Amino acid sequence: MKRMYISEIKPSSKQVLVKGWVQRIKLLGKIAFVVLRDSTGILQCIAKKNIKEFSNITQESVVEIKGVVKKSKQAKKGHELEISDLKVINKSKAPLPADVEKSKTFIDKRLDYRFLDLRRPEIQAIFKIQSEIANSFREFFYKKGFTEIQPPSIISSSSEGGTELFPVKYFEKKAFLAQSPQLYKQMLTSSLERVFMITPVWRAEKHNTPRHLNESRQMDIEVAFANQFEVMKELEEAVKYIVKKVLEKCKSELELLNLKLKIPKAAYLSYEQAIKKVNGKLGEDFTPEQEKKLCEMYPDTIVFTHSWPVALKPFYIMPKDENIKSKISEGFDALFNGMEISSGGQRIHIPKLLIEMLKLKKLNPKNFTDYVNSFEYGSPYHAGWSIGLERFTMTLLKLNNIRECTFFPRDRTRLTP
Ligand code: AMO
Repeated sequence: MKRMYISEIKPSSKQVLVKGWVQRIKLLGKIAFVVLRDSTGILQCIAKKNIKEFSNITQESVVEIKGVVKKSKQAKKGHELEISDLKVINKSKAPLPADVEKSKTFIDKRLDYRFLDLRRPEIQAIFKIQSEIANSFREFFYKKGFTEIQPPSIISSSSEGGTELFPVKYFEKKAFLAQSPQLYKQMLTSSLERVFMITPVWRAEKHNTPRHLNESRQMDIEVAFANQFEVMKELEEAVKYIVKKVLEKCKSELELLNLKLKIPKAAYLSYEQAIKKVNGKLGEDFTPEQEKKLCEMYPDTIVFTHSWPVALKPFYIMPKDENIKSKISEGFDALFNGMEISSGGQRIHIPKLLIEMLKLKKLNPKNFTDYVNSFEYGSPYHAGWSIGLERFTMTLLKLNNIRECTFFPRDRTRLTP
């Protein structure tokens, strides 16, 4: 008999074979109740024969059950499975180290036992939605004719400034884990023109916050012959598409998480306008509270802040009018539900200007020779951005800790499991 997933079972299904985990088991007089769970749902099963055999089945044991689907007034779904045969495939150790059914256990303990934590349908729902976010991001840019690229993860110099790199030993050379695919996606605009990628990045930031990871995944694009406004529009459309797809395809997951999503609007403000709105200091970055405040002024909106000061943006961001003396840049950030989800901008494609900017930012142009050289032989002006996959999942689902939407987080103190 072919195995059926719980979600495929209908009241009209007759003989079925199901496989999964024993979420709960109870013996009541002459009846055994087994709540079976697989990755698609939960099914109430009952046995009226050989009850003794059930008494030593532990919670979370893996079993396969053959039975007949019967209508039932007591069962939530209106039907249950009457067990004719139950086989224990692998018995679980008891007691469980963490509570599988409820979220009573603290996040640290839950992460220590993430494999168990993920047995909870509401935790699975977060990752099913994240999977849809990544899939619809891909779908959006494939449909537009972009090419998906695979940038390297081992790099020879910083791509986001001098600090925050994890060193690795690369034979006799010193190398680093990539902080971003930045330099590589840029180099590819002079051939493939429009590229996108989902790629892991590593940042050796020492702070431990609810919104930062030391290993995260970025959804990036880079586009030839585009400026900051053109790629901001691309971001607006991509995010709207992603939310639309999540709404269409993740109905039950959203319901489980008790979330009502809306396709967001978009607002465009210059950095100067935005910092004034939240009484921030001109020339300084937004504090987390100011980001939150700005988003509250524009509910259900992607808030773009563009034309940031050169001093607050990385070396590769184009200064206004291609002028090294400009104080304003062609760089932007995007905020959503209280937090930054993306940053990007137009890049410097002029080697001389790039060298000047590297020096201005106190970086050594010698460490960027290959990158700078790549712009010597016919490089178009170009722009792009990056959305943090976990950061976006966190803001979309209004989670209070980025670790909630990271399978196995890597943070300042956590390297296992
Ligand atoms: P930035 O450094 O702003 O830009 O990163 C882009 C987005 O990635 C996410 N992010 C993080 N998420 C979790 N933990 C972190 N430590 C972390 N750092 C960043 C955020 C952020 O908005 N190369 C540029 C992008 C570009 O210009 O194309 C870059 O990496 O959502």
